[in-house]
Amino acid sequence: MSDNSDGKQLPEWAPKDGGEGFFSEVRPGTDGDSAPYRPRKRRAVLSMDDYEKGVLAGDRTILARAITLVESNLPEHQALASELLRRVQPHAGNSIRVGITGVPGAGKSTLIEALGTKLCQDGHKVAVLAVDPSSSRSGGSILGDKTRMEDLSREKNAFIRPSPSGGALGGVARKSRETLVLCEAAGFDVALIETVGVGQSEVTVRSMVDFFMLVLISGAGDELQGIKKGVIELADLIVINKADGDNLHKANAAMAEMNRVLHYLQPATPGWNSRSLTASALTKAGVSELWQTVLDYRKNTNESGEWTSRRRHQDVEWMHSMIEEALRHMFYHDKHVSNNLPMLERAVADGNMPPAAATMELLEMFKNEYARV
Ligand SMILES: Nc1nc2c(ncn2[C@@H]2O[C@H](COP(=O)(O)OP(=O)(O)O)[C@@H](O)[C@H]2O)c(=O)[nH]1
Ligand SMILES: [Mg+2]
Repeated sequence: MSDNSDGKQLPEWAPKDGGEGFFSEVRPGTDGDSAPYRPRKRRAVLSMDDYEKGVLAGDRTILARAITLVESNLPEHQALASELLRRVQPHAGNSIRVGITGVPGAGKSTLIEALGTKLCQDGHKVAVLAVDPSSSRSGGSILGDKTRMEDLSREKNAFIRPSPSGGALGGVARKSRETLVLCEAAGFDVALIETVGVGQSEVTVRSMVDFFMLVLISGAGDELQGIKKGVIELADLIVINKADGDNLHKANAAMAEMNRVLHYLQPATPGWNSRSLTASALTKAGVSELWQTVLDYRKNTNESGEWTSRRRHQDVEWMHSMIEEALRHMFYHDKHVSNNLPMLERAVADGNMPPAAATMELLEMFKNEYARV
């Protein structure tokens, strides 16, 4: 079975393009005290008002469907998604957005589960966006993350959303920002965004969060962990995870070493001294201190104005990335461009045309199309 994260299950034997008709749904059971079970109309089409009211009321089923809508590539869905985002945007922005990166196996998901569970118990509403760069390869790690976040997924104040990476950004879901807005509008006040450190994705996640955390483990050298100096320079906090058992001593040494390194680097956030802590997602040691660091950071950057100015800057970046995406879409879906592209690609591949000339020709066709309207 494959889980399409709406709680709907697609049986293995269903034809690939068989449409939604083959989905079955697994519903959560009810306990004695909760409202009586009311069957929902299957696949009822939601109106814009339904989406808006559902999201703002914190209805998780509708939130999940709204995210699916936002992630959809269908033009009619995109129009609805923009309208929905426009409507809920005024209710968004009220969360602490924390990005968490590190190589696979560092313990990001386990740490998120430990932190998220603690925060829910403290009365927070926690949204976890688990961005999965390997879904196109094996599909394996989405399930891995989900099973590892079993405790957290039982918390009624947690919402866990694994998202496919969408390829281009190397590990960052294409619509993470939009998903964040929907979660905030639904009342989630902490957003934890997990991504695997595979190059560009850290930069992209940094550009959408307030606080950026790098999870490392001791023992393996930096080069073994595939962590480049550039990533360390983006981090507001470096957590040396798995500080437990025999590993405790090495973890403390790694933390001290990291603190020395950080001392010489440009701070990731002006006015904030990036620091290193040890933690164990397993024993939960250091998890409270980790959160306290996030709170200290918020206080510090609120006072300095850095918190607000970064968010404004991020909104402008977001605008540019939406413009780029829209232009790319318009370009490749342009009738003249798509008719001529294969021919020009061939000409370039055969060495009969310089790439720049082909580019100019396509851009001229594209511009002329818009000059006519
Ligand atoms: N000893 C120990 N093991 C841990 C800790 N955190 C995670 N692990 C284990 O490390 C493995 C990878 O964890 P996972 O959270 O999936 O890593 P991710 O790929 O970074 O998300 C799992 O087997 C975890 O049980 C920790 O603090 N201590
Ligand atoms: Mg993980």
